[in-house]
Amino acid sequence: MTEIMDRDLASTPTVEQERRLVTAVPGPASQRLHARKLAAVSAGVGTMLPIYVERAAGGILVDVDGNHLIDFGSGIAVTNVGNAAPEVARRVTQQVGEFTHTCFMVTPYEAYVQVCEALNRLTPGRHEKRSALFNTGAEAVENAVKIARRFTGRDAVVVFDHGYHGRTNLTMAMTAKNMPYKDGFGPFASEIYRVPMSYPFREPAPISGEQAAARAITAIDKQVGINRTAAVVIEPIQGEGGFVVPAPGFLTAIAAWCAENGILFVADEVQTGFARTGAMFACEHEGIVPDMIITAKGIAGGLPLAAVTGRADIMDSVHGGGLGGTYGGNPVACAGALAAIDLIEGLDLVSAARRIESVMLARLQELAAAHPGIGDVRGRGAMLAIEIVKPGTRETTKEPDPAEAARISAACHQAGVVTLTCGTYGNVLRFLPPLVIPEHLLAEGLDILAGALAG
Ligand code: PLZ
Repeated sequence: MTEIMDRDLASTPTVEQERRLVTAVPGPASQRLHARKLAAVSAGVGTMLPIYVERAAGGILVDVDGNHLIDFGSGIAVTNVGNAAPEVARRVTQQVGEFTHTCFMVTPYEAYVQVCEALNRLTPGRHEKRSALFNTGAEAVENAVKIARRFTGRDAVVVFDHGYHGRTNLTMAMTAKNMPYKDGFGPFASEIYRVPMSYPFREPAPISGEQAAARAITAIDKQVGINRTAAVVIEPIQGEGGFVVPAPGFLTAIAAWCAENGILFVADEVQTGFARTGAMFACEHEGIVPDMIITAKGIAGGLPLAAVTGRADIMDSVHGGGLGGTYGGNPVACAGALAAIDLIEGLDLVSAARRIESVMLARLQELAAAHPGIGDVRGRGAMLAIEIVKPGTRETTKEPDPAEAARISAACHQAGVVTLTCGTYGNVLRFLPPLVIPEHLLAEGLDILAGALAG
């Protein structure tokens, strides 16, 4: 840490931090590449906005036509420290020159151990921990389930309505939404059970977090069986499902009940982790110490890396050789993680996320007051969203309006702001700017959103 603090941590990004459109979006060069994409890449791999990126840094993506777009997506909550952050680029480049791979299970190296030490230190709780590294969020989720089953000797895994945990066979079973994630891809893994989430905006009548937890717990007790349940796996703020923030007390009640019943409380912080929500991990907002925590995305500044971190007794219950994979904890990805973690701490990106929240949330609430189509404004830190409903239904049916959400998002794209949608009903616009986004780009992006909402 001191070594990099001596250098300029926040060194100037290589890309001018200014929105600038020089062609239509997408421009002709992107369109040519997209024609090749359609001919060469499986149609199953979609692209939301076919601008082909050439460079990116800070809060800007530059496409092959020279357009500079404001980034409100961070590649789905990955580039928390900024794209091609100079410190990440430097350490990754150095590692590539030293060695690119040995396989940690064959001949190990220090960076893997350092990443695990950092995770054990940074994740909630001061108890003794261990970590294991993987390549993707879904792979880490799968491994958390393996570990939970091994430790408890139980099979059942409980997940929640609107939850998202990945696209592999086990994690498809854990993911709630059928299209596009599951349709036609079954049969799915067994012993996965879904129970009701606390989704304050969509409760038929207001209920407290404790009441929503009691509802979920009753479902587990009656439909799954407490003694059969290995783990409850939950996103403290749901990501793909619509940035659903459960009512206060919901997570704490579930975690306490898990602890009383020998069920592991597993937090999927793949999207919420690494300062994104204005805390290093979202569990901290409610003082929750999960038995295991799953991380990925923001962990390594854009390099593919994921982890499971948990109580030492749980993590060490697995027989030697029971966890692994050729690339898990690849040294280049680990170098990216060590740089990203230094940046998150050194630049205090937890505070940066809170500053983004104070600017953005106020503006989104202002917009909601003026637009009857905004049913709800929610989220924490730099993980904020608006839920779009048919005008006039906000106080009554709250009927989702995915077409309007898509229209607003497309209008933002046309004006040079990369926004994403999400949600079970596809009607949520979500905002995930890099935590290093300059203030003027944040403000400009919000102005453009306001214009897009106005239609
Ligand atoms: N758990 C909470 O958000 C990934 C998926 C995008 P992988 N979310 C983005 C898409 O359409 O595939 C995610 C997540 C949570 C697990 C995952 C899975 O992480 O690294 O995509 O496997």
